[in-house]
Amino acid sequence: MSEVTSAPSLAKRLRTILSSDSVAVLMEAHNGLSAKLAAEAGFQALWGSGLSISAALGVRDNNEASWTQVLEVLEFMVDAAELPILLDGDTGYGNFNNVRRLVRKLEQRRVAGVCLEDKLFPKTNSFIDGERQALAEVDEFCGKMRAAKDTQLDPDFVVVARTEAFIAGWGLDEALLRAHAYAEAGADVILVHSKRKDSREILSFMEQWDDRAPVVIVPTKYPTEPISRFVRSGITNFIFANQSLRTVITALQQNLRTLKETQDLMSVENDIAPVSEIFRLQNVQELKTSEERYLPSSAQDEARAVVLAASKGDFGELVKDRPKAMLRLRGKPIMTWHTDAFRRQGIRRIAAVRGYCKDAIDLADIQYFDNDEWASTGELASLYTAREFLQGDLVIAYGDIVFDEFILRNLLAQTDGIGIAVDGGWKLRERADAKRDLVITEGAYDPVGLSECKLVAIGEGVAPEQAAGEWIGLAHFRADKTAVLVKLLDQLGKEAPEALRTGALPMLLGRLVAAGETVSVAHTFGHWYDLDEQKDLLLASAQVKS
Ligand code: SPV
Ligand code: MG
Repeated sequence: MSEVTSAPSLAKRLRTILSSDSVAVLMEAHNGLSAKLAAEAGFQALWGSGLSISAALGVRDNNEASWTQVLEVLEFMVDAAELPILLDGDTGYGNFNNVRRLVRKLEQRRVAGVCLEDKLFPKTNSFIDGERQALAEVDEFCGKMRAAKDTQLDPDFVVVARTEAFIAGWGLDEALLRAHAYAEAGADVILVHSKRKDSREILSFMEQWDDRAPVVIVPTKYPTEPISRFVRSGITNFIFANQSLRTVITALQQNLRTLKETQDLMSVENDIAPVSEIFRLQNVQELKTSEERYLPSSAQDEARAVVLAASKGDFGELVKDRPKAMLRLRGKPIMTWHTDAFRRQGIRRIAAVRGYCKDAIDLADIQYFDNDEWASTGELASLYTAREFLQGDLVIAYGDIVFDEFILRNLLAQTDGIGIAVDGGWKLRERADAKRDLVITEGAYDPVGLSECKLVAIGEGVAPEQAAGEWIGLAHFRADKTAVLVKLLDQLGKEAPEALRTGALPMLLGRLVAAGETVSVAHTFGHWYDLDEQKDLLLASAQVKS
């Protein structure tokens, strides 16, 4: 019997983090993007900072943003990061009754816990005139704690009690008294806050704290104190409460000043994230994939092209940090030569299969599929990673060729069902390498495409003396034949998985012919370049038409 397991809830994750003996940092976030970036940086939990969220909204940390506005921000953060978030719930936005509704709404939005502080509504940030801030009555605050604990439906939802006794200048005894009372009233964790520049208050607190609940601290004002000092005192939970927001402020101030002064986009261009990075963070890819699935097929009938760009290539140092499809030819990546040509022919839906150095292929407006086993698999395996994209009118292109655009234009115009572009002048290209996709055809060489010429055999087994040309690595399928192609790939996957894993495209074309499909030939005479090594790149740079 298979065991059903489900991932722990966000609340459970927060509870585990805060109650474990390992050091944990709750990283501040103030919107969906900063939450996502913190998750990508490896933080396991977030602090929904009142200071940072209010500042990001352009208001003060004085409950000027309503609690439902804060809740909206939190909802975006949870969805973006899928991390447990401890909300800085200030004073609970009112009395025990407001706390109850807050807890209910937080749980509904999968916020993992709330931290309530013993001040009065509307609160003021702890670092502004701390001594003048009034503290809540202990009993009243304990009532809020009990109300929160009684309200939560998920037993793992975390309620943190924060005492501001040190902030308000009431001293150690008051801090201890309050912390004990709050733990007694049900608080899961105690936050003891200090605005001293050293660890003195916190360490004196820890000397007398009886560990009846874990402690968390916010070392904003004492950043020079090493975390290890607190760990030795028994604290393992730390809130980095505002460093993301401060990072944003510094970066924005600097670049906005520069842009204002220079009025030159290039003055910042190389120091800021590319637009493609925004798309990645927004997970644009997922939407593209879902469109394939859910949009009506008329939208899918639009012509599309897929570029196979998973391989590394024999380019030595040149491909140290990028695949050959990203090598530059006359200043633009090889892949951009493809995409420009496709777009000029009205093909806007373009996909690329990446493998080697996949992160180096980051051109915008391309749908990416990844063949992570590129080193041990072949072209068909790469093509198959893009299976869901293989529909409608489809061009398949090798990522390591460049071609004059008329070849693509002719191929598109001449294909009825399945077509390939073949070089009739292949013999003129002197090359020692044996890896050429030679073809035998039936019908005359005809660059204008007036007479019929079709594929008889291709690839391994075609001897040079029989060959009528060389396939250049461009194929075109009309929509009904794309369906045939996918069927064949699926069938291979079932009946000959090793062939699918390691096979090359000529094998597939050969199988289509063997299955009775007509593969028509669009001719060229040169005007394309097979980029296998550096000298090919040099030759193409000198000759290709831009
Ligand atoms: C916050 O981040 O809003 C906090 C921590 O409450 S502090 O600003 O240090 O009070
Ligand atoms: Mg706060």
